[in-house]
Amino acid sequence: MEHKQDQAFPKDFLWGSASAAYQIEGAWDADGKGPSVWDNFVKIPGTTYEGTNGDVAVDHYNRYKEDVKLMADAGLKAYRFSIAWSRIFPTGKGEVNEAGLQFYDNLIDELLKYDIEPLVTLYHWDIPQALMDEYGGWESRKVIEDFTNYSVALFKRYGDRVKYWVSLNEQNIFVSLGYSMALHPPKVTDDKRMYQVNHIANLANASVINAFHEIVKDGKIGPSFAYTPFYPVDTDPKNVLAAENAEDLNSHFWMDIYAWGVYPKAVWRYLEENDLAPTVEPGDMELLASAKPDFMGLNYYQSATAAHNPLDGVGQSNTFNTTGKKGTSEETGIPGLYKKVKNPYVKTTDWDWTIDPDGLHIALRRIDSRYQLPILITENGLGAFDKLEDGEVHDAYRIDYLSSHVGAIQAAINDGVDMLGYCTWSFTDLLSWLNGYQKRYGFVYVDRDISDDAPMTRIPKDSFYWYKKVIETNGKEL
Ligand code: BGP
Repeated sequence: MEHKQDQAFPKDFLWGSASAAYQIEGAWDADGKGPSVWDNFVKIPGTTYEGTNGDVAVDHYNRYKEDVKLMADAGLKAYRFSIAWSRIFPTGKGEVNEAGLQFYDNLIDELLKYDIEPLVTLYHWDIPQALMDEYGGWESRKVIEDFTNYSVALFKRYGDRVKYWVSLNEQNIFVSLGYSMALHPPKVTDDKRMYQVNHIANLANASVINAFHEIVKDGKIGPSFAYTPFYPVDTDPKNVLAAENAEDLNSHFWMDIYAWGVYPKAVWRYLEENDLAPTVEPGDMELLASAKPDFMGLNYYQSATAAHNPLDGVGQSNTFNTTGKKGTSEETGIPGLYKKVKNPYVKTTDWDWTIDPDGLHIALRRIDSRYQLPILITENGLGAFDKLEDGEVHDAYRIDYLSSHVGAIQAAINDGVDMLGYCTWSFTDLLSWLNGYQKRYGFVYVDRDISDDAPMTRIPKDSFYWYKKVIETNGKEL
């Protein structure tokens, strides 16, 4: 909708930035931490861009005070970070590692010292390797109890100071890249296993949300979902239906479960017809329906466009553009449902992700009207090659990207959407899982590339000062 005037952003709007433990901390085996699946996966030749890994990452584990000070300088109201499960329970369960708990105590206290609201993600993809070895990680129902116990330990330890929690980060991405495309651990291509893993992850998510509501009465919890809104390529009803299929299969299949505990009928039919449906045990659907998130966390990077794809049409591609060479992505689709096609109206990044701020507006409207939950944008940002020139980084392209996306949030607020906050991805530069250190997202440049032996100096980019202004004016000056 177009409006004659803007509505103000809520006065306690959470202007923030986000990160994940594996991508920033480094110190992969320090102070009793056990290995996670990512610590091992990245060492398999050919899995990541030029063999990069997070052993040292951007050394946040040792430099967190400097990083938090920079956040305070930028005026951040909130900071979203994840806790590494294997720092707390080195083998995933059993005896707690006090040194691990202490690190996050220190980080939380440092944030609160500057009035920065900590938003904690329980799980950002780094399941302890020990649980993988013992029972296949997310493939076993045993993980529900272990993930719940781990989460309860965190709620009890930090619940007095941390009021916003994210349960699972991008469940849709870690199950599909891990079990269908073999691009993440455990490097499997088996859709049947993927849907089974996904069902178990849903149960773990629900169990943790229920436990949270028992323990942290004045807090809020929700999942972070990577939502890529689909458009039909044109008004041919066949293409419109293809976009509906894509929405059901890629998005409602997760968000309907989070909000209502229900699988969309058309997807369930597709799974049954293709012998892909997970085993649902008595009590599962009741547990899923009982867990109510307090908000929908949204990770928004891009939109996608769908066209009709017959049963003998194009199938899934298991490759990604991880090099930053524009135009190297392959065509992909699900026969009988949809295929992804180019959208002539939107530009793309060097990694072939569409740049579409209206897509964010559309995403917010769709989530708001379908689920009627407040929305916390838990990630949004631009991965780009940045250049350090005479000690400065002039990232006007990032400012363009972010300001147009904040504009989309403004538009959604004007429409009446209930918004809690906005976390950019990311505050400092960090490791991009598969794309190494050259794909940068931060407001703060970190002087490192492939080699771990780098100065790691922190240098605020132009976008840092731009965001500071946005926060100061509560979104009025973009
Ligand atoms: C999301 C993840 C983040 C982050 C971001 C950017 O999917 O939750 O952890 O990495 O995407 O993605 P990438 O690093 O692949 O460019």
